[in-house]
Amino acid sequence: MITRRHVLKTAGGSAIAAGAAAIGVGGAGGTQSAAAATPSSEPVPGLDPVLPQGLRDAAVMDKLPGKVPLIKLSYRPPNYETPVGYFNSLFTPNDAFFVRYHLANIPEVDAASWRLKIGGEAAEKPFELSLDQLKSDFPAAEIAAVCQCSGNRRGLFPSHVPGVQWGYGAMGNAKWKGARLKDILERAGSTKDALEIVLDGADGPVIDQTPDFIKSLPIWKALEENALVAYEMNGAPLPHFNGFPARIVIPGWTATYWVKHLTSINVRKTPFDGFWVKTAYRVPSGKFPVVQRFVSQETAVNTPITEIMVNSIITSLADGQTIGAGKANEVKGIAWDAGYGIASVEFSSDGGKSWGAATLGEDAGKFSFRPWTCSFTPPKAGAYTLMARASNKIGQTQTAELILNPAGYNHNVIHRVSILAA
Ligand SMILES: Nc1nc2c(c(=O)[nH]1)N[C@H]1C(S)=C(S)[C@@H](COP(=O)(O)O)O[C@H]1N2
Ligand SMILES: [Mo]
Repeated sequence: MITRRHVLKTAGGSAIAAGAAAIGVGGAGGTQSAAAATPSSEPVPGLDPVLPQGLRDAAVMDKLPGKVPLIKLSYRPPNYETPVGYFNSLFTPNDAFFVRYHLANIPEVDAASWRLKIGGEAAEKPFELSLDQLKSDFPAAEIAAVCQCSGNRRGLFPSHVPGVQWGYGAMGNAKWKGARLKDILERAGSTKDALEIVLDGADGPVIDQTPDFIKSLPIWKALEENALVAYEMNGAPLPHFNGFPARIVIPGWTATYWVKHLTSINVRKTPFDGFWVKTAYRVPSGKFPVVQRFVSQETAVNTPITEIMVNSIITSLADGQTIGAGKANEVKGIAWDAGYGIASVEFSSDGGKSWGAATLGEDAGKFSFRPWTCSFTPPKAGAYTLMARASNKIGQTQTAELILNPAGYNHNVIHRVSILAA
């Protein structure tokens, strides 16, 4: 049983605690039992006005075991997004990190009996690892990287696109620590003709018709320095809902490849033909500016989604918020991309008629959120439309017009926040 608590983190970052928090941790074990959630009496703060009214009415704050209240979009399977206010911090706290699953059967993995199996037709020396061996047999690498769902902001598409109706919070930034995939593949004797690796996790479908969530990745991407089998997130073991005890981390690529509760890696010589690669997570060919492609899976019409598009949001002010006229306000935000590095963020307070440079903050690495700030003093009382636009070091800039695609991926339209000065 989960009793709703109204601890709502506002976009300004202050926590409003209203009402007692009585949280029973239930639903452990095989599948999550249904929460006896009463309808929320409070709206979720800071939801974008572009989100459909029905969604805005239905969105409620709800608490999964081990998590703070997040914006619940579905319970079975659990899909919960992070309120934008948490992105005022460079790293997203583990207990506020978004949760995304395709399948509702999510076992609590026992760390002692968990094994990772590495094999396949293009691995000459298949082997198995315990969690202790994963930690001790390979040098540990730690890297800051954004984990972003391909469908982040799908709910902002003007005409309904089927899928989870995410707002801005199907993403987070963390320091991921683990073994390098390349070291594991090397030990497995990955052969020269290896083409893809296939990744499977412990979760599975409840009804047999839903295909198991299995992903493949080009071998060259798996062999990159930054690709990890991670067992730590922000200095702590991975939370259950973020893939305990180990998950794949592919910095710069969308989180569909970041398989959680990893149980097997199979090295193949031919293209994998599972549903989640062959059919789902695809974008029309040539529509998005990508450098790194998944060529062995491309068709004449579409291609697997790969790199994260350059993007930014304003995090310190929410739509509809009132600030003081004539008073200096430090507007805060974040920018990120596929790892080419953020070159600049521009800020506008007049709906995009004029732009000025924002100041970039701490550089925690090229795959991390890059914080930025910009001072804004509303000259007089009235309405203002604030906008932020990021560009990266290879000359890519956020799009002004949404790039339509059937699955609602890669939303990187310039963020706007309408505020009032009084
Ligand atoms: N085992 C497993 N791994 C998975 C998924 C899943 O459904 N099962 N979903 C993927 C997708 S689409 C996303 S966006 C990320 C979400 O990561 P998070 O839940 O840790 O935020 O996990 C990825 N890894
Ligand atoms: Mo996703």
